[in-house]
Amino acid sequence: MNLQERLRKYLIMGSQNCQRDSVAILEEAIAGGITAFQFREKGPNALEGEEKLELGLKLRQLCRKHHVLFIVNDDSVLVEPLEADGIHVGQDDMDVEDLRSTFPNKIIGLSVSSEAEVRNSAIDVVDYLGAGPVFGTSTKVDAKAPVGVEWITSVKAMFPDMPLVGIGGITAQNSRSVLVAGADGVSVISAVTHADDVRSVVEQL
Ligand code: TZP
Ligand code: MG
Repeated sequence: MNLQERLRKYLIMGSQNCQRDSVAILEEAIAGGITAFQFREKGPNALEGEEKLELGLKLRQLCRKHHVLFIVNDDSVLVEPLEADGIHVGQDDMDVEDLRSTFPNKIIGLSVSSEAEVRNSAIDVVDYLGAGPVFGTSTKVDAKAPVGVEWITSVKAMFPDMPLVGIGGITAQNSRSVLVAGADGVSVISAVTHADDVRSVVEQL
């Protein structure tokens, strides 16, 4: 599978996004068919230090067992201990060129939400882009204004060969529109973590 295919159903999650055991939620999401997972232990109520590492190790182990891509969000210190396949950063996080020199062989993902951000980013050193927030979201406290599926189409037109995932407010009901607009995959937090039936929502995505 190439990276485009591996990013098709991309669950992003930290314990702060879960109202029950995050390990159980990941197991159910894997049963439903996620292809990639991002450990994003961040924001209000997120674990830190040893607890963050311990949870990361459990989630990492599950992903390894089921051949699900494992990406760590914005924490370069955890990349090696978790043997992550890669790291995802936003515009205010670590510089992607520095990351590339630290991790020549890891997958690097970068979030872009505007043309200005694209202009100011070293797109040539990253492996995939996350574009959004496509729809309104209450999951990320500092989320930018929704950019719509049009932004997906614009980014795909600028970088046709770059693997691209949509992020922000994506659900089983609207995920098709994100793919139709040009995304290779959808990345989702709350639609999966808050679902009554996690497996079924992942299947529907
Ligand atoms: N980056 C942009 S929107 C967002 C992130 C991490 C949150 C997406 O969460 P949800 O619950 O899928 O809208
Ligand atoms: Mg940020």
